[in-house]
Amino acid sequence: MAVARSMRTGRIRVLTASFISMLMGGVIGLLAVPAGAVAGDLLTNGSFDTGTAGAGWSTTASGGLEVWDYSSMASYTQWTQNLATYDGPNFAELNSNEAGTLYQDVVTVPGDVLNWSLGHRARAGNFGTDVMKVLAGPGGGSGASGLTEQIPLTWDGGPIPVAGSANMPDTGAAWGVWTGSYIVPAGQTLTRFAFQAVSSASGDSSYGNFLDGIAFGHVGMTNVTVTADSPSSISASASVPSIGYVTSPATTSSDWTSEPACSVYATADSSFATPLTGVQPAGNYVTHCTGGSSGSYYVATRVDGSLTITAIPAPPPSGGGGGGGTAPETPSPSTSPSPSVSAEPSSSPPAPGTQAALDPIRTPDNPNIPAGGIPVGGSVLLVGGQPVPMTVTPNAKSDPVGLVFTAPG
Ligand SMILES: [Ca+2]
Repeated sequence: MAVARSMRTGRIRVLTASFISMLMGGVIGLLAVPAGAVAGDLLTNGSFDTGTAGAGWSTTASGGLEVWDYSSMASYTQWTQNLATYDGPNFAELNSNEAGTLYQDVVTVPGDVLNWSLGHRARAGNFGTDVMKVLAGPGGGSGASGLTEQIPLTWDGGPIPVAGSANMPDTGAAWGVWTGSYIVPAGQTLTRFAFQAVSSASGDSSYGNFLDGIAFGHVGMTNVTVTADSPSSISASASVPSIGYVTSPATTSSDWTSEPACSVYATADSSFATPLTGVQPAGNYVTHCTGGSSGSYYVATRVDGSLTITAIPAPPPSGGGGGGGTAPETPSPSTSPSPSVSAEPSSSPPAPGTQAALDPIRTPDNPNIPAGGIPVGGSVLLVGGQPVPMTVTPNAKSDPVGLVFTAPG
């Protein structure tokens, strides 16, 4: 075509937080982030205005990336209507000498939610519509190979023109503002973010699809601080509690694509490598959250919590034969790690000297026994001694009262 194009080095410009905020209707911040994740925009030169024209980008088009300088557009009003750029002095033309794919690879964290936004318009004034689409997938490959079409979420702040379609049509009358979201698949530590020309109003694949102000990353997200939500103290006879989390500002579970996982760790486990489960001995522990992703919130910081597990005082020894009724035929805990306890609940009152002793297998002394009793096949934790989970089964006599408590082997 006879239309000249301008390629030059644009002046240095940084995509500002206020601009992104305006674009996405959100708030952006650059606070501390979890290891491996990067705050803000992941792209280099996403608006084609920084450093050498086209720096950071690759294209499958044989003619290379074509960058327009807005100051040159006044000469081409028949094509451009002298419309203002979308962001900064320069923008790119997706159809350079052919319908190409423009792309950039960025380092990503699997499971992360990355938002994107861009401005798009047709080149040929009001005379028609140019169509492009966004692609994304694993980086490091050849061109658009292995990438998948991305369906935008919004167009000019509202619904996209054709629901479920990846095509992004815009005329030359104004820049269309598009946004979308991408969840980094498992194992994908390098992601390719790409743009592909679909059609040009001109019918000539060598021009069409102006593209500008591209952002891809944690943009348009409100920063949140995740704190492991732990009780200050639990009993050593209870299992480690299920640790939740709280955020500041407050969010709800529906705000998260995948929710943070929080657990309890030994204080010496500074890398949080081994989450603890089951009954733990008395002592001090730490709580910690990992993971979690959201399209609206970006985890700016994580705050670890602390947890103290307290021991229940052991009951005084009952002595010999003071309990009345049928004393449990209990092997000594110190000599048998897997006691089998046959318990015949007694209606006889305890001897005065043992009034304060806790009965490990009867409610209400044992808070682990539910109000409705212990279901056959269920399990219960003893109190007043070594905290061993016990499985409850009917005794050999099928006596509905007698139960056998068996510690796991
Ligand atoms: Ca620009």
